[in-house]
Amino acid sequence: MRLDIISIFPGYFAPLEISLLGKARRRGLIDVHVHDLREWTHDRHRTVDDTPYGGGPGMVMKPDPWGEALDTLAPPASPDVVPRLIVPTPSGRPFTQAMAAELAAEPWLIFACGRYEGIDARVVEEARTRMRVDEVGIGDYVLAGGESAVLVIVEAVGRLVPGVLGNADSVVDDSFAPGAMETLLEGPVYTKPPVWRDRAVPEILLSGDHGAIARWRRDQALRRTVANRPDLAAAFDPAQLDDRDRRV
Ligand code: 6GU
Repeated sequence: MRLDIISIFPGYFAPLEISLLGKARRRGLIDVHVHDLREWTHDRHRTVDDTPYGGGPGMVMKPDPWGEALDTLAPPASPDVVPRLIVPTPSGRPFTQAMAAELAAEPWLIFACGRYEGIDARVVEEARTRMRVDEVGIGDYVLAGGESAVLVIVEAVGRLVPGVLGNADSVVDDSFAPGAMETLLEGPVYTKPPVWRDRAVPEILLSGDHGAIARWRRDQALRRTVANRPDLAAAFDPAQLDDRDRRV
């Protein structure tokens, strides 16, 4: 998978060199290219923003540098692979695990990080004439810019790229993973020692009874979902719950 990230703060993406994604890059599974938007400015001050038409606070990113950046990375008449453009913005569609899985199957993603009050809307409008564009938000709060959101999205997508995780099974029980646990949060986990500061690991996990352990884990996931995400719990499909679930 190829990822191009355009930002006025290319240094923001240094963390993509470490940990899981750093290793995936060194192994050639993910090909990340970070670009400074100011490379596509032509004035002495390398200006990327201007005042908003219609008035109001803050500044808006000028369309010209963005248009040139996108033309350079994905030339308008390029025949073979068409990239998918992701524009992080608090006004976008909510980013979900399902979206992460969908993006993980793409060969090429471009991320356009806006700052200030956003990017002149004509940039997305024009880009849509030649590539798929998704405006995506990562939660109901406002960040100073799209950079940290792109780090979040790239990490969620990158770990789903085949071969990136050591154990392919480790994504199936994730909270929000598609399938049986789609609307359940993962429950608590434990490792050695069996007793730590007078606290014992739940006995059932040491029992070797795999059926009972699976049942216990489901109970814990249900409890945690009801406690932390009543919105998800309210949306449980009754057909997916058995009698014991209903007692939890
Ligand atoms: Cl993607 N960008 C910004 N600036 N703020 C956000 C966001 C994105 N998602 C939530 N808040």
